Order: sequence, then C-alpha cells, then structure tokens
Amino acid sequence: MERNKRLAQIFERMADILEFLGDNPFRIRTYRRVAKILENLPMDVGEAIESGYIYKIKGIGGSTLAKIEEFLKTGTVQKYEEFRKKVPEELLELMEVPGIGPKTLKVAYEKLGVRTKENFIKALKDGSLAKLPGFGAKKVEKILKGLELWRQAQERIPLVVAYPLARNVVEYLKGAVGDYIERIEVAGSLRRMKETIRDFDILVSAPREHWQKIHDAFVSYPDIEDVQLHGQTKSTVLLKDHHRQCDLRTVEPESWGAALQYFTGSKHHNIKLREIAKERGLKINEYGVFDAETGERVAGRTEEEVYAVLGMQYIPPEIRENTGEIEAALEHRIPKLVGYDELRGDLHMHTNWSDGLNTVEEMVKACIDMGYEYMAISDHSQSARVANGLTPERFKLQREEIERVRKKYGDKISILWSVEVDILPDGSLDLPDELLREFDFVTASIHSRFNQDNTDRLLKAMENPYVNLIGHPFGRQYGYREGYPLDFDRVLEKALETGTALEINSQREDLDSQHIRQAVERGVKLVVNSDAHSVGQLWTTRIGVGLARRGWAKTEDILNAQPLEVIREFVAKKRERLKK
Ligand code: DGT
Ligand code: CA
Ligand code: ZN
Repeated sequence: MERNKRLAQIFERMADILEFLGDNPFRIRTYRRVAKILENLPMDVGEAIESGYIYKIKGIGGSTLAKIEEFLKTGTVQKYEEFRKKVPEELLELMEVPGIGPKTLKVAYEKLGVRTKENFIKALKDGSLAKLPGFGAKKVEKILKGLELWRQAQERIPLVVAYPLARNVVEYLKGAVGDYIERIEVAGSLRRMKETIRDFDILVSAPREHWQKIHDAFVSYPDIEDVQLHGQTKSTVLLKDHHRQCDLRTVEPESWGAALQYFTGSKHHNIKLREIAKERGLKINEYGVFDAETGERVAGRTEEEVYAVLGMQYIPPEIRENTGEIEAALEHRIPKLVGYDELRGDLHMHTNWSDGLNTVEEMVKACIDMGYEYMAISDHSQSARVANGLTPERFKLQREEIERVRKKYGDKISILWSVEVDILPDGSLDLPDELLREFDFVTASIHSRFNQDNTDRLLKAMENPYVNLIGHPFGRQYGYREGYPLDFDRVLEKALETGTALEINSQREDLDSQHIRQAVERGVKLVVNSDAHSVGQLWTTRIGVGLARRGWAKTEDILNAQPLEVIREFVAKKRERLKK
C-alpha cells in the first residue's frame, strides 16, 4: 500500500502547486479528491486497476487514470515533474508543514520575495510576514509551532506509520531468502511498540554460510534510497519512505536470544540488566550470557533463557523501559498483558455516511474478516461539518441501513449502532438525550478549540448517562497537533465515578502508553479502537494493543477484549446509575 500513499502524495502536491500558482480551483479540488481516494484505497493501486475496482469509483476520470497508469509504469507522473519546476524546491518542502499552505507561501513569495526556507523563517521571525494583510502575530506564532512539530516528525515517525514499512521489509526478505533464514524479527523501538520510531533494527539468525546472500538480498530491496553499508554481519540502507534508516544484522542461531534481547533495548533496560548480571557473577552481551570467571556460555539461544538465567520472569518487549519492570520480574509479579489476538471487536469506525470511504456493509465484511465477534459503526454527529456529520434525521436513515445489514450478517457478527458525538464548547453534546439513548454505544470526542484546557468539557460530557467512551482524550495528532492541556487525574477520577471508559485511539496513538499506565493503575476501563475511515485502516488496532501492553494493561482492563455482554452491562450500568 506504500505505492498508494506515494501516488496520493503526488496528487496532493500537484494540487498544492496549482494553488500556489493560482490555477483553476476546480482542478485543484479534483486532485485533492483523487489523493484522498488513493490514500484510502482498500488494496494496492495496481491491483485496483487490474481487478477493475478503480473504474467503479466516482471521481476518477480518464486523465486521472492515465496518470495512475503512468505512475505504475514509470514511478512518477510527468505532469507533476513539470509542475514542480515552477516552484522553488524549498517552498515545496514547506508545503508539508501543518499550518503552512500554498496560499501562505504564495503571499510570502509575491510580497516578500521569499524563495528559501531560511528566507521564510526569517520573514516569520522579523515580523515582516506578520505585517501583511491576513497574517498577524497569532498566525505567525501558529506557523512557527507547526514548523517545530514538523521538524520533530522528520526525526521520529509515529509507530502506526513505521509499522507497515518495517513489516514490508521483513516480508520481502522472507520471500527472497526465507529458505536461509531461521528467525527474523524487527528489534529496537518498533518491537517495544514505542509511540515514535527513529530507525529500524532487523535481526536475522541463520547459519553463517548464508549471511552474504541475505545481506545481498537486503540491499536489493526495491524501495531503497541509498545503501550506506553492505557488509556480511551488518548492512544499513535508507528507505525511500520517510527516509528511514534500516539496519540488518545477522547472527548465529546460538546467539539469537541474546542478540534479540540486546537490540530490542531499551538502552536503559539493558544497562540495568547488565548490572544485575554482574551482581550474579555473569556477563551479558549481544552474543550470550557468560560466567564472568570461566567465560563459559550459560544462555543465549532464546530470550526466555536469558531472563531465566538472571533469575527473572520473562519481560515482554513492550515494557522494557526500566520503569519498574526489572524489579517486578525479579519478584515474578509482571502481570499477563493483554494479547494481540484478544480483541473481540472494534468500537470506532466511520462509513460513507460521514467522512469514511466505505459503506456500512463493506466495513462489516471487513470486520468479519478480522475475526471480530462484534463491531460498532460510529459516524460523526452534525456539528462536525467538515466530516459530513449526521443530523438526527440522517441518523434515523442510517439506522435503517444498519438494520438491513444486520439481517444479512447478524449471524456472523454483532453490529452495534454507535456514534462519535461531538462535545460542544460548553461540554454539552451535539445530539439530544432522546436520540443518544437509542444507540447501543456512545463515544464522545472533542473536535474543536484544541488550544484551551479542555478538562471541564470532558468532565461534563462524562456526566451524561449515555456517554460510554471518551474518544482520543487528548486531541493529539503527532506531527500535526499537540494535545490540548488536560488535568488527567481529574479525568480518571470522573471516568471511575461515572463508569465511562477512555479510548486508546490506535491511529492517533491517543492515549499514549504513559497515560494508559496511569489509567490501568487507577482501574479505569479502556477501549482499543481503530477509528478507521476505510477498511484498510482496521488493522491499526494492533498498534493500540501494543500501546496498551506498553501501559501494562491486562485483558480485564480492555473492554473490547471482553465478551459483548460485558460491554452491554457497562452501558446499562451507567444509565442505571446516572438515571435522569
Ligand atoms: P529509536 O531507534 O530511537 O526509535 O530507538 P531504539 O531503541 O531502536 O534505539 P537504537 O536504534 O539506537 O538501538 C537499538 C537497540 O540497540 C536499543 O534499543 C538497545 C541497543 N543499544 C543501542 N545502543 C546501546 C548502548 O549503548 N548500550 C546498550 N546496552 N544497548 C544499546
Ligand atoms: Ca531503532
Ligand atoms: Zn474523532
């Protein structure tokens, strides 16, 4: 699917450039629409053409199809290459920054002669941009903030973006040299399911005579920008996507466990582990665990035996951060964390009734394929206008469609009728209680006023007896938006008091693992959701489970790792308790 993303970016870029040049708004809108369609395509774009799927999509015309085919053949689009030459390179780069649109750059270009990034930043800082009509100090401050977020996002990318990139490399290696490989794993921060990732550390165990072939295959991976090191034990490449560095290390099978442990980290976890080994007269490194005096190998083939020989319970990778896990492992009190295969349903997804790409039926079929027992369709409510939110009247029509789909698939999956209702600025909800009570499950989220402290808004929403879940509680979107300030202690307290759960929104990584851990410690219930806007995004709950594990969550902490009856009871209990 990386191809889809790259092609979507090309269309988005063409739209930006045309907007910068002041071209026909109709053409600009068309390109943006095509970009959105491509990004949400449930299959690879090549497959979409072969199977004929793409011809059925509204909004893809002949000239768009020609560009797509051209991209599939050549890897780019000629028109795009032509457009690019009309705008200074550095201004193109700046268009990626949140808060800097082509319109802003056009003004800077025309009125201040800005041609480079440096020029632009200078114009921001010396006040010359702020003086122009339509700008002002506040807007300039916002742009500077956006630049900072963008810079961070260049250094580390979110797990949800990194994960498929790494998986693709692993799949490629398995296909190309799988016969020579005994074990393969992505180690480092990705294995720990850390929220953001700097680079990938792939580890392979294989008999030494095969190592060269494996490294040769690795440096021939098609989506590489640059080969930085092509060795026999270690190779390093730069991936095209997000310019990520990716290392490959090959080790002997007898060192697999020790190497995996070492390269999984975290660094602080490893340092602490080394101390403990030392106290026990052992030496630990990436080759194994050894008797410090005799040098005799005592462990190394598996990770389990590495921890066991140190007198510890096995520590799941997700919690290896030296934040108490080592002490807990020594006392054998690490709880059993919720498993990746334990989610029984997904309670947050959108359809083409609001801003999703797929129909209710398509989402349902995809959830059946995910192996879920239940699912919730949760489209936006009316005040989310940009997201095509539903009025009460449209919700009634949607309910009829859900009824129809239930008749067809009801024996395979339970379909909950849900809503992501907007929390209004005063903390009241965007739909009347008479309607809210009709839903099987209600998620309430904030989609406005991201710069103010929103604690009181959330608390008030939680007091509504029909609100079961707070969606993406911090309003974070990595690389785009820092979350709003929140007094999380008070949020947790209110969640407990009212019987409201908090969301682990997988795509936004909100809650993050630290907040998850706090919630778990307090006994607040959590729900791992995808917030999918197309069938292609349903897989992301895997990221959410990873974050939950990082937050030490157990099965009983996660509502949607429980049978449907538990969720029904959770809903009923709150209504009973807070009866109006
Ligand atoms: P990242 O890449 O910043 O997202 O995070 P990591 O944890 O993947 O860090 P990275 O790629 O620098 O190193 C991968 C693993 O290798 C790391 O988690 C632990 C191990 N490692 C790296 N440097 C050291 C070190 O100086 N001491 C120890 N004990 N382990 C290290
Ligand atoms: Ca790394
Ligand atoms: Zn939302």
